[in-house]
Amino acid sequence: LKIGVIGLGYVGLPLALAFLKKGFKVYGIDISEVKVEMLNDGISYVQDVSSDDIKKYISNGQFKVSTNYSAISKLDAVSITVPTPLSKSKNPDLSYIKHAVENILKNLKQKPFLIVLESTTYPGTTREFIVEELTKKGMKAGEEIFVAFSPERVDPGNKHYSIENTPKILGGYSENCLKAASTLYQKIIEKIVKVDTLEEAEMAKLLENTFRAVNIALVNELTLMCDRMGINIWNVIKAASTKPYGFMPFYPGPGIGGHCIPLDPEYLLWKGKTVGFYNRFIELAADINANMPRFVVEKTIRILNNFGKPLNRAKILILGVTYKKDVSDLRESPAFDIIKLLNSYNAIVNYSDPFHSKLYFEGEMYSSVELKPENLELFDLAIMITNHSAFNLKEIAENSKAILDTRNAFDGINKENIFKL
Ligand code: SAJ
Repeated sequence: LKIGVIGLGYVGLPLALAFLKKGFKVYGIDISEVKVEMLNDGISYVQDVSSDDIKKYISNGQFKVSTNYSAISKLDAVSITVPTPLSKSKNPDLSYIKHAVENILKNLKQKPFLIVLESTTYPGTTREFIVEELTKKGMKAGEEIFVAFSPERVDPGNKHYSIENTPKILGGYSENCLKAASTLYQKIIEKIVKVDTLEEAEMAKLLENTFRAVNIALVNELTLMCDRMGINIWNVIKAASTKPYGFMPFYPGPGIGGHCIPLDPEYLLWKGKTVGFYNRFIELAADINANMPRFVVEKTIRILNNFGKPLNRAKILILGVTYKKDVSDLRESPAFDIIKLLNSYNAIVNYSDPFHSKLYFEGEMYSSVELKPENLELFDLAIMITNHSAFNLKEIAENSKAILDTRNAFDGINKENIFKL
């Protein structure tokens, strides 16, 4: 079988590798000349895919990559793993899916042919953008062209869960579409989870990630309550976590970042607006999470005032700017909302992050501050935003005038100058 993977990013490349490892010939297609060139040179730009693997499959001819779609005519199946970003007004931008589908259909020759969409999107997309497109071109989905949706569950940097051992949901346009898709995917993935419709598969992905977003919002809201009531939310969560059934802990933070959790609920909110159903709960959760940077700055002002210092001209050190611990990804990181707010109060802001020695933000070039004692003591307040393992917490605690810890990173280091969220 010859397989195509369209979109060779953090989802597509590991998927291509999973097919290659099982002996498939794989044609990778990406719009980026740079990505194609790097892969042809045997270089991987994705954290969980080694360059040695790329080199091996490129040189033995099993893996071919290109920016053009001509190879489609020789393929039996294609997986679409292109981005589905949100526009500034939070409308889903499906132009990448549209572009991929148009080019697949233009080059489609041999049948039967299977198309599996993996990109995260609102329920109804596969039907609207693939099935209906086939019909317009006089091709019947479910007969010689099979159509399915399968949400990606790639977790970059996760050492335990790979594509092969993470259960994969599959929804087909029809019974034989589901059969075609599961026949292929079970060759590379240990556990296939079949659902009855395309929309069930699309919605399952949104449930998985919206579940996280709303539960994070819940503990963030409790954090604001506990702040007013003088209760330690971290101890509350620790205690609640001892419940051996029916509970799982989430933790407050400075806001939510990354390219999944802040975005995925927005597909439902957008669909709600267009179809006209209520999703006030999801909307409120998004607002609560988006408000956390403001709460962090409010807390900063209170702490500085304790020392008789205004935020104006105060020297603030942001510890960690990426969206989560031990990850270099900056996308949607709440650190930038916090820096923006602090700047609006005319604070003097610097940062330190082991993954980024330089940052260009709002027309300013920042350099990561080296966390040696003589630097730490220059700042009025250090705010722990992303608790990278590389941080020497003892040294930071010893040499900082005051710390606002939004991640309970300093748990167990009891110093009166450390304030928790
Ligand atoms: N966050 C909190 N409190 C929490 C958990 C997370 O504030 O209790 C924040 C993080 O700091 C981050 C954001 O939320 O800014 C998202 O964190 P995340 O742990 O959900 O990590 P992501 O964005 O890498 O989510 C991905 C998702 N994987 C896929 O979509 C395939 C998610 O479904 C996974 O559950 C998650 O990884 C994971 O568990 O690592």
